[in-house]
This record gives sequence, C-alpha cells and structure tokens, in this order.
Amino acid sequence: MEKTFVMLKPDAVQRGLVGRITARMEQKGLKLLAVKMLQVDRELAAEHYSEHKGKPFYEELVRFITSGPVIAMVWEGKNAVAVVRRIMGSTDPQEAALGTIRGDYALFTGNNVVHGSDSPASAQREIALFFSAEEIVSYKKTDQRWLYGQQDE
Ligand code: D4T
Repeated sequence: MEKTFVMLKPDAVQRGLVGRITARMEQKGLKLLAVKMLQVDRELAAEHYSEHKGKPFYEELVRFITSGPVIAMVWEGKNAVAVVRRIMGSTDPQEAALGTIRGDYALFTGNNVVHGSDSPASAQREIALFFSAEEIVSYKKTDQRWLYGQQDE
C-alpha cells in the first residue's frame, strides 16, 4: 500500500487547525502510521525544499516553515499520494476548490497550511528525512476491509 508524507505547517498549528485537517485524512479512510511535532531548523528546511532553492519565494518559504512547530505525519492508503493532494487542493488557496483543506482554511500561497508529497518518490525521500524506520508503525486496522472490500492487504 502506498505511503505519503504530510506536514501541517506552522500556520495550521498556530491557528488551531491540527484536529480539523487531520480529521480529513482520517475520515477519507487513510491509515496513520506515524506522527510527531517538531521545530524544523534551517538545515532540515533546506533539505526538504531543496528543489525550490534559487526560486524567488525560497527564502520566505524557509523562514515560514521554521517560524514555529509543525506536525509531521505518514499516511498510508491506495494511491495515498494523489488522494492527499486532492484533499489538500491547489497550492494557491485562492484557486483551491471549496471542500479542500486549502480551499476552506487558507487565503495565501505562502501560508497554505499543509504540505503533501507530490509523488511516491518524493514521499519516500520526505518520510526518510523526518522519520526513522522504527517510528513508522506497522499494524492492522479493522476498517480496512470495509474500505477496500476483499483487497484489504
Ligand atoms: P507543498 O510543497 O508545500 O506541498 O506545496 P505544493 O507541492 O502544493 O507546491 P510547490 O511545491 O510548488 O510549492 C512549495 C511551497 O512553496 C510555497 N510557494 C509556492 C510560494 O510561497 N510561492 C509560490 O509562488 C509557489 C509556487 C507554497 C508551497
């Protein structure tokens, strides 16, 4: 089953949106495998956002992501990467459809409350950046056969 990395950004924590955002992944049927709160430092921010280095918004991106604690999570499910991207909505919250996290909870691209991996390869890289293998919990969840019928493994 596919895994994806999700981060609730400092604005989500400061605005008290952690429970509401997490609930959307949970109610979709995704399975939570790992979660932790941490303060991202400049070094981790630079690694996480290495693909954006040199872009005009890069410095502000690093300043923002290091501006307060974040919640890092690993979620698992069928096509989890794409499913989470759809639940989050477009990068620019002004464009994001209502009913998506960014469409409902944000107004500005720089402060768009949530990050989700953009491909399975990015998910692998980002999960390894934020979590050790022991921190990712493997367990059976009782709702899986109701979500996937017989394809519950
Ligand atoms: P993240 O990586 O946060 O999930 O966002 P996206 O995958 O949806 O979008 P992205 O990688 O293109 O952008 C990363 C991050 O940079 C901020 N940003 C982006 C910004 O402040 N100004 C911009 O013009 C763009 C394109 C928002 C998300």
